Amino acid sequence: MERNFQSTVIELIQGDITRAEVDGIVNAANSSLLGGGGVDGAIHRAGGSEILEECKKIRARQGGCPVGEAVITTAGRLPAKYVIHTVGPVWNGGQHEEEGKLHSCYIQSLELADQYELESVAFPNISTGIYGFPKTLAAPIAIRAVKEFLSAHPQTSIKKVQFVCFDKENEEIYRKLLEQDAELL
Ligand code: AR6
Repeated sequence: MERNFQSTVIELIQGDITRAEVDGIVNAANSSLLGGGGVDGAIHRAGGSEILEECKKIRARQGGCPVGEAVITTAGRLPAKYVIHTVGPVWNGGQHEEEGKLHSCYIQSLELADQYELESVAFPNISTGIYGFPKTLAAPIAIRAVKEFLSAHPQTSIKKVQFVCFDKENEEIYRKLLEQDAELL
């Protein structure tokens, strides 16, 4: 499905983000930037060693990536041009600023995409896998962050944002929220 917000299209897709034909895909990484399971493992496997090499250079420069922040590398062999690695919070009951940190992941990823003048960006459902963030809480945070970013940056290069849901449950949650959102056209 597709909705519009200002001059940006928001698309909902169910599938594998490594196949997304966009300028930048976002990775749900960990602070080490050295890869892992879930979508992180899938991106490094499909994109090849070039991505890890760049992650290691970033580690050498700044010692990894803090929770809520984002860094950018090549996308290696993937159809995308760049991978934006962001580190979501581990869900720990909800009283440890998990929501604010997740919101920050989306905002910082979009800021990087805008700095690199990307026209299209695809997001996975950050933190809702291994990190255990409740899906029904994470989805509205993601959508709100995208709308906030676009409202604050009317001149952004970003013309398309994809939410790529791997599992049916997330896809259904996003579908309902996007369908019901009166601010979207
Ligand atoms: N394409 C799109 N989404 C995917 C894919 C894929 N190929 N594979 C999984 N997902 P997770 P997290 C979805 O666990 O919770 C790693 O080890 C998945 O269904 O990948 O942020 C990192 O290194 C879920 O909805 O990331 C960290 O250590 C979403 O991606 C840790 O996991 C996120 O699930 C990060 O945990």
